[in-house]
Amino acid sequence: MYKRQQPYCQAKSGDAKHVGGVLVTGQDANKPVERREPNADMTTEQFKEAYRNKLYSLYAKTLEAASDKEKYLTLASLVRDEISRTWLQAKKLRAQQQENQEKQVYYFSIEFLLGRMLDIHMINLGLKDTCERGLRELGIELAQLREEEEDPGLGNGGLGRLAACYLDSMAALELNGHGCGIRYRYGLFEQQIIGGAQYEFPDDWLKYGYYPWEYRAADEAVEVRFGGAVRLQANGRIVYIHENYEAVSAVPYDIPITGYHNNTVNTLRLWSAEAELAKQACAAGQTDCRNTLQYKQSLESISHVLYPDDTYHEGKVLRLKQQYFMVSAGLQNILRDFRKMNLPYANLPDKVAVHINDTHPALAVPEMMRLLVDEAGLSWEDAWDITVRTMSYTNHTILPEAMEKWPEDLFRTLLPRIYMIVHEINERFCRELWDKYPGNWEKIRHMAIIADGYIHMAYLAIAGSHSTNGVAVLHTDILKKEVLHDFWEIYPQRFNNKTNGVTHRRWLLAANPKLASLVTETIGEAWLEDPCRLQDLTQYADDAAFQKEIAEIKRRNKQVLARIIQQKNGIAVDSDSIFDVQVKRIHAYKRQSLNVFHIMDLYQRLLEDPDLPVWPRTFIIGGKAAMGYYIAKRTIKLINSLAEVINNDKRIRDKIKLVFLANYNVSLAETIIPAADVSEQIPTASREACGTANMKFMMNGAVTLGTLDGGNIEIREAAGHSNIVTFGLTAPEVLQYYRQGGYNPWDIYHSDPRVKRMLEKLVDGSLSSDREDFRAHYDSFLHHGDQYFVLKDFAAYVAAQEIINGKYQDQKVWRRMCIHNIAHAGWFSSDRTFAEYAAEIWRLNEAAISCQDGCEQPGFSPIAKRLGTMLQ
Ligand code: F58
Repeated sequence: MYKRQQPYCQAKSGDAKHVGGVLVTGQDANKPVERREPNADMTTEQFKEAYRNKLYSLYAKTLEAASDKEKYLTLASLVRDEISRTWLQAKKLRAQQQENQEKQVYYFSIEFLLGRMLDIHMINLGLKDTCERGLRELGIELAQLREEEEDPGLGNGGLGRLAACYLDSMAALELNGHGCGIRYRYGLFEQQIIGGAQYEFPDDWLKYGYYPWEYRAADEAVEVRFGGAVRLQANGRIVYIHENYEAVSAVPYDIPITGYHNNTVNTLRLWSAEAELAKQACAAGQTDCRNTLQYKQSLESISHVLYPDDTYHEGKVLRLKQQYFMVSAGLQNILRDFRKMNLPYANLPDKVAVHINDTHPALAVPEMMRLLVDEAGLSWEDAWDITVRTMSYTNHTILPEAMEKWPEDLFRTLLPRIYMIVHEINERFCRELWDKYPGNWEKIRHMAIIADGYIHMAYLAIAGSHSTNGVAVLHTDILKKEVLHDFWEIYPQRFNNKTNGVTHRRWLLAANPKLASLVTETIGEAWLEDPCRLQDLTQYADDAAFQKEIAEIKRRNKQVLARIIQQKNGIAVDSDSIFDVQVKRIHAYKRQSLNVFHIMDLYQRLLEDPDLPVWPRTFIIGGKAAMGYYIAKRTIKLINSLAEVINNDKRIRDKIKLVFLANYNVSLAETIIPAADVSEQIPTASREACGTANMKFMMNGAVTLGTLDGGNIEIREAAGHSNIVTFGLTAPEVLQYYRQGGYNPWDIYHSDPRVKRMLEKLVDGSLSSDREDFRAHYDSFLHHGDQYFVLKDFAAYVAAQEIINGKYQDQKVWRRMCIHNIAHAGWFSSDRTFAEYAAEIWRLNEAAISCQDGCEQPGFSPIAKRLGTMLQ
C-alpha cells in the first residue's frame, strides 16, 4: 500500500540515470547533459568596485557611513542587476517558446512562503563565493547583511512553503512554470510572546519596500469586478451583462525566481489591488463618489492582509474577494498571452496548465467558464471541456473544518455572474449523478457542489478539473477510500498521488552550508542537481571519520542555535544536550500537547529521581496559532508556563530545558532545522496530509520521532525502519474509532496514574496562578472525548522517547541513523515531486512525445525531452 510508485532514487548505473532531478531512461540517459554555466565570471576586485559604486549611487555614502540595511540593499541591488540581465534573456526565450507554443504551467496559490531571497539568488547565479570574499575584503560579513532582509510571511505554513519550494524546482528543472498569487501588504502576523501568551502584530514586510526582488508591471494591470447585478440580453444568443459593479485594478508585481546554475528565470506574479479604476468609474458617473477615499480603501483592502480573521462576516467577505481577485487577474493574464498565439481556444489545454493549490483558487473553474463563454463567445460544452482539461487540483487536508465552503447568499451578492455559473455547473453535475445513481437523492445531495445553502469548493475543484491529487500515499488513500470516496467512484482516473517534496537547495545547501560542503567533498557535487545521488553517502554510514565530521557539524549548528536561544529567550541551553524540536503551526491535531505531556512526565520523574539515566535534553517548540483559535493560543501559554517552571527548577540540575521560540518563520527554520537531533512529527495518524518539515529535518540528519502518518510513512520506507522511531495508533485504527467510537479517555485517566497526575496539574494552579488558564485543554481531553487521541497515544509516546534516549547514548548508532536519513532524503526533493506533476498531471512530456524526432527544433527545452523519456 505504501510502495512508492517511481523507481526514482533506485536507478542502477548503466540502464538509467538521473538528470536534473528527473529519471531518464533509454538512449538519452547516456547523452551528456548540457548545463549552462552560471553568470559568475565577475572577479572579486570587480565585485568590490561595483559594490562601492552601487553604494555611492544609491545612498551617496561611503562604506564607513552606511548602515547595515543600506549595505544589504546595495548587495541585493547588485544581485538584482545580475538577475535582470539573465531575466531579459529568459524573457526572450519565453517569447520564443510562446511563438513555438510550448506549454506553460501556472501554479495558483493564495500563499507563497518564499523566505529570504538573497542567499538563494547568489547561489543560483553562482555569485555567492565572489560576493562573500569581496565583502570580507571590504570588512563586511555576509551573514550579518543577510539578517537585514525581511522575510515575507505570505503564508501560514506547509501549503505556502510547498508552493515556494515548487517555484524553486520549476526553475531548477527549466520548466516553463510561473506562480500566481497575491501581494499582501501585510503578511501573516508577527508573533510576540508577552507573559507567556501570543500577541499578534502586523507583519510590515514592505516597510523598506521589496525593491530588490520585485518589478511592478503596471502596464499589465487588469480589471476585476465585484458585486452589482447581471442582466440578460437576448440577441440571437443570450448575453450576460454585468453592471453596477465595483471595479478594482489588479496590478502585477513580478518576482524573479532563478534556477540553479542554468540561466533560467521564471516569474512569480503577485497581484495587488489598487483603486485606479475606481477613479475612472467615479469620473464616468458609474459609482457614488461622495466618499471616494473610503471606497478606495475598501477596494485596496483586498490585498491588505493574508487571511483576515474570518470569524466575522466582514472577514469572510474579504477572503472570498481575495480568492476571486487572484484567479480573475491570473486567468485574464493567461488568456491575454494565449490570444497572442492566434490559436483556437480548443488548443488551450495543450498550451496552458492551471494548477489549483488547495481550494482557495478553485474559483478558477467558474472564472475560466465566464471568460470563455461570456467574453470569448464559446458554447458551454466547449468551454467546459477546455476548462476541465486545463485545470488540476491538489488537496492538502482531510480535516472537515478545513474543507472550504461559502454561504450561498454571500457568494451570490459578491460574485453574481460567477454564482450563476457555479449554479449551472452544479445543475449539470447533479444531472450526471442522477444518470449514474437514479433516485439516490441522498448520495446526490451529499455530492452536490451547492447544498444546504453552501458552495463546496473541493467538489467544485474536482468536478472542474482533470486531476485531483493528495500529497502523500496514505493521504491519497484516505481521500479515495473515505473523504472523497464518492468522487473517486465516479472519476477514478482523476485521482492520483504526488508525495510532497522540499527543495534541497534551500533546506540543505543554503541552510546548512557546512553539511552541504561535507557532502560535496565526500560524494562530489552531482547531488545538487540530482538529489538521489545523496544515497552514495550510505557507504559512509559506519565510517568513523565521516561520522565524526557529521557530529561536529551538528554540534556547531547547535551552538549557533544555542546562542540565538540565549539572545531571544535569555535561556542558557547545553549544546551537548539532545535538541528535540517541534516547529510547525500550533494545532490540536499536530499535538504539541502530547509533547508537553511527555515533558511534564519526564520532569516529574526527574524530581522523583534526579539521577534518572536520561541524556540531557533541550525541547524546542515554535509555531504560530491562528488568531481566532483559542485552544491553540492556550497551548502556547501552556508551553511557556511549563518552561518557566522547568527552566527555573534547580532540583533537576539542568537535565531538561524547554524553549518556545517566538515568531517561527522560514528564516528561523533555516537556523533551527540544521541544529535538530530529534524531529518531532507526532500528529494523530490520518490527520496530517503529509508534512514537509519532516523532510527538511531528515535532509539535515535529524531522526524522526513520529506517528505513522502522512510523509512519515514514506520517510520510514526510504530511510529504513531502524533509522526512525515510530509509535502510536495507526491511521486505520484512528479512522475506525472515528467511525465506530469505542474510545473513552476516562479509561486512561483511571488506569494510568501519570495521565491523571498531569491532567490534574493543568487545573490545580501548578502551572499558572489562574486555574482556568488550561481548563479548555483539560475539558477537551476528558469532557470532549480527546478527539486527537492524546491520552491514548501517551504511553506509546513515552516509550518511543525512551528509545530515542537509548539510541542517542550510543553515538555510533545515532550517527549512523543520521547519515542514513541524509542519504535517503533525495527522494523528498521537490525536484522529484515536480517532475511527477509535470509528467503525469500537466503532461509537459506530451509536447516532447508528440514531437517525436522533431524534438530538436527550437522551443522544446531539454527538460521537455527528458520528461518525455521519463514515462517510456
Ligand atoms: C498543509 N496544509 C498540511 N494549510 O497540513 C500538511 O500536511 C502538508 O504537508 C502541507 O499542507 C503541504 O501539502 C497547510 O499548510 C494551511 O496552512 C491552511 C491554509 C488555509 C488557512 C488555514 C491553514
